[in-house]
Amino acid sequence: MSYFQSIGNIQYEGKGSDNPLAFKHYNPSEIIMGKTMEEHMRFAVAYWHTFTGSGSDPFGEGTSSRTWDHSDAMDTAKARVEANFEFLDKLGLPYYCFHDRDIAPEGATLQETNRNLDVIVELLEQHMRTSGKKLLWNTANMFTNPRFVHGAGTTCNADVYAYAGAQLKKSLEIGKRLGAENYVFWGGREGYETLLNTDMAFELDNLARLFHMAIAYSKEIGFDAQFLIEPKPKEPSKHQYDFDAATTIAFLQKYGLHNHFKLNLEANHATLAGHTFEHEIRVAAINGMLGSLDANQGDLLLGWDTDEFPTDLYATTLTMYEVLKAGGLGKGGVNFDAKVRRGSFEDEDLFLAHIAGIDSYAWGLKAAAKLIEDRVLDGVVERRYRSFNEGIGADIAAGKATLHTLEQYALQNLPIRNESGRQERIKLILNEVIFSV
Ligand code: XUL
Ligand code: CO
Repeated sequence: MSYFQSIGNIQYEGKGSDNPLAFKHYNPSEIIMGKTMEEHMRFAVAYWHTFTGSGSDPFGEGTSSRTWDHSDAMDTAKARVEANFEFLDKLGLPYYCFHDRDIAPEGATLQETNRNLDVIVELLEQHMRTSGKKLLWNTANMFTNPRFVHGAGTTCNADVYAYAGAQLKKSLEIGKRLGAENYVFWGGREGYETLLNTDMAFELDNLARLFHMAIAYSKEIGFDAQFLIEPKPKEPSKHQYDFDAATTIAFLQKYGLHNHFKLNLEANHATLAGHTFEHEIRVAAINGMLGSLDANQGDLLLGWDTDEFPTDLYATTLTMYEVLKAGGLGKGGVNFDAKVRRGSFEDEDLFLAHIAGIDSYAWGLKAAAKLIEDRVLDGVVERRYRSFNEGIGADIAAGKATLHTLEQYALQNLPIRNESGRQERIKLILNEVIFSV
């Protein structure tokens, strides 16, 4: 059974092509700075937006009806598996990602839920074997079901905490079975609404305990995925504990978890935190914590997580610049945590949206590589800090200066001369580079 019968394999046709169902920039085998585009990007399709999402929003029900929808939930789940692998194959993408509840419906009991998962995981495993497609990461959805109203790892209810632990255990087993390269923790309901009823210190201690249990169990079963935390400042909670990269790193360090985790950073979450995506990536990278990316974009006029497909070339260029400067994504990848707009309800839109995101990232990669190869920004930064290359500056950078030596130097009353940061000039050069590739 084919779910996308009218659509063939999406090929690279280059910049001159006017075929909407072709890549103009993403040429998987093209070498950029010593690696193929495919190796740099490690693109993944998000199961939840692409195969489970329906276009519903708080004001209305879904607008898309998919050919894989059936009246029986397990039939739909099985059909989604088929659709997923056909989609990955036609787009030529290597990876996908899912939450446990995206792939199989919950049953009346935890046993039944796990049995549903076993049936679908078996099917996924078969398809992965024959197609060679891989799982970039999986995760447990511990936020949709009403039982998680007060959180999962940070709940005030020990029974819910135990349920979350059981769900997490099963998810780690699934990750192991399907060879997930990473395992993500996004703290959907891990936050609070008001301090008036909240013991913040206790909730954070409990969350850390759950993470330590996950490390211990993964060791026990030989699951060697990279653990990732995905920061987000708000939504659904008013205050999410994993607010941003810096907050999350501080949490991991406090609880001795930093050697076991890296970060899965998401562009729209950075926007909600009042940061740029490149800021979040730089914070992670300089702390050795860059893991993987959830590629999307938010709307700057809306204060919520719109999860749009990334099309802003300035953002994708600066994102890929940070990734290249950090030495790449390692076991991570670029996962499209993005959904087609409610008005883009045709199956073909799923392809067009992914092509837009993929080409925008490929374009960004090419521009970022040019910025590095031409030493555009490196030159600027090196010149900017050159006063630290000799004399008192070199002493400071070497950690040799004291307040005594700084005072001695300042008392010479040498003229202090600052130089322009030249931001506007640099931004114009950035424009020129983006539109030259
Ligand atoms: C929610 C979000 C999640 C995580 C995985 O904003 O980004 O889908 O990526 O749970
Ligand atoms: Co995400």
